[in-house]
Amino acid sequence: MADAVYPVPADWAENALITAPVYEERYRMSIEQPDAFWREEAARIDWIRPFTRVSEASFHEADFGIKWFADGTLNLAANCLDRHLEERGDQVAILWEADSPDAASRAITYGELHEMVCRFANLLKAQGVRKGERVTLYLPMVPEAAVAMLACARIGAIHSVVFAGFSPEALAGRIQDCDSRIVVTADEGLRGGKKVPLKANVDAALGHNCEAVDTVIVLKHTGADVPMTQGRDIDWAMGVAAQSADCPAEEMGAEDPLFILYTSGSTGKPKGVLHTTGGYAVWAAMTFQYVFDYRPGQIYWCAADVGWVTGHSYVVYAPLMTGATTVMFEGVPTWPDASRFWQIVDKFGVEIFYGAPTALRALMREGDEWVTRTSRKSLRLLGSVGEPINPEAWEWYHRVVGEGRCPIVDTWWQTETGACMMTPLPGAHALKPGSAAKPMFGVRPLLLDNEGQVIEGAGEGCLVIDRSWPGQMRTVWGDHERFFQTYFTTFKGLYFTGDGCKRDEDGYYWITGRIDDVINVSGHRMGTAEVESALVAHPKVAEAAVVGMPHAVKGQGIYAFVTTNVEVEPDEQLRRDLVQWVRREIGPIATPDIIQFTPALPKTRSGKIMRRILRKIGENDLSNLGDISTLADPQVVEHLVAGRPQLA
Ligand code: 6R9
Repeated sequence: MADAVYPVPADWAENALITAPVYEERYRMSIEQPDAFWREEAARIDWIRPFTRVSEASFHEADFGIKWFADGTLNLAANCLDRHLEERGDQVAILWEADSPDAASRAITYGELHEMVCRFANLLKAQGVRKGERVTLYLPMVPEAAVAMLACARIGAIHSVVFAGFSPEALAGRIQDCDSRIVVTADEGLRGGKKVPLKANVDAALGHNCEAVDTVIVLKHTGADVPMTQGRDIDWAMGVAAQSADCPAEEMGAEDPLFILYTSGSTGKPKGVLHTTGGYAVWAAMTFQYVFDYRPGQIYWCAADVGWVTGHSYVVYAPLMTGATTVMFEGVPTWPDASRFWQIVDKFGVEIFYGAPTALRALMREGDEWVTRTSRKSLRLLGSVGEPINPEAWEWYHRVVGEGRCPIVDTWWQTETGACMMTPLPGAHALKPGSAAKPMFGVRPLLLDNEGQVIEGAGEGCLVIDRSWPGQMRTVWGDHERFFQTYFTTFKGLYFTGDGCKRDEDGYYWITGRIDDVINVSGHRMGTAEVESALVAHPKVAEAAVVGMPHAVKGQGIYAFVTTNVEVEPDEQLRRDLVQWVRREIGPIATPDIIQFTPALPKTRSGKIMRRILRKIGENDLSNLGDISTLADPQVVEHLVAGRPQLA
């Protein structure tokens, strides 16, 4: 099974937009004549003023900088809305499915979405929001989340979407970091029948040094009776009712910022990844069309939340630029039962489904029956994103969900890369379960060994990208030096992805996972440093070290080693308290799976925690701890091994 190869189905090989020979030819052109290639691809965007320069990018310190289409101007919201009005104003743009199957779904046409966006954009303007200003969005998966994003893009404000599962503390940090004085939220969100107190979280966040916030726009979603602060809080519906439906789209430079999205790195607090307008638009739209072989009229569903980059690029921007019908789902895959996803597929006639391995693994263990009782005959293509997909889950997705007839595109990319970087294209590449196959046009992946030497042919190493692509992040908000240091100094002049990767004899790429201190829990990126700093903030904790551990459903779980203050006797109650504490500090996605109390952490004589050993203990790979002779106190390891709790 590990060596399984699925050839391109005959109809795909004939009819896809990108067939095998087309891929070879276009890939070669994208590398050898990049300017000509990108001029052609950039034509999919409506430019206000056409660009004359394609790319000016250097990853070297002396002339470091990244610009694409720099002298062109455009408006991304107009590319998502206005230009479709004539031809598809009455076509559904967003099909929304509520958390509960008993609640009404919504179908919003391009014409209606245009009007909603214009009114909301005018409401923002009436609150004094200007071009370049940051607007924080903390919203559930409802069409208004897309409306708020597009309204920002329309007037040139920079949105910063904060995932609605983050805690007030995490939200406050993100509001402060980008100096946002306006927050858009809802009364409550709903997920799996449970209410998420969004407005209450915003109120709590604003108590944490967010004095600059003077405006909170509140969408009524569940209708809960939430307290409104006079002079600060505005009801969304009342606000937009007073606004005109006419809002001219701001002319934006290609390099004007579009959005900030915070993501975890191996050190420090989350980074504000900044994407700009023109390059991101071209990159997102192009990859969407080729990866999903998208044809006008098809119903497409990406099950990601708009709080993550996948939601930005592949729920909102790329599908709408392409004139697609994009499905938004508020709920979770397993509620009310494990058929929910596939019932939605049947209800809307979804043709293309794009989801995360963690959801597939959770559904797989519920048994095939939940899938097979649904029809799924509309499905023609499946996608996977967010983390490596294990071949077992891949085979299940292919055989049970897709009934063997739907190709699977396993798309590797990152918040930093804007959109897909490596993936099989369904009409061009035979599929190997677990492999992200081949680079997207314009992407040159290299594998490096530990000495930074390029590995040719088959081999395994550190994945870097050797030249810029249009959708690359441009900076870390407020810290350009950190951007350079984080991504371009590990290997000079190359973009460092943080991922390990193998290349096989056929030139197929296999992502092996993070090689830095970032873990991937249910497809959500988390810096171990963030969880550690949450733990040590607890008054009873002296020190903490966090590593990833294999987890059957989440991919990776969170394993925390904790040393308490000397006067504290660690017990079950403290363990429970710490779990709650971390959930409160960061959010439920950061819930530790194991907390192991230990009198000491393994350290070198110079005081560095030896994470390598902790990772091995986390992986339960106890026979293979490696050289421990450099430890200040090798006995610590024996204690740790003896005290390793097992996952319940
Ligand atoms: C889009 C997104 C990025 C990290 C990335 C890698 C992992 C994403 C993957 C994958 C293997 C895939 N990752 N897709 N690993 N195969 N198809 O997920 O962005 O949240 O920034 O995470 O996720 O480790 O470096 P982001």
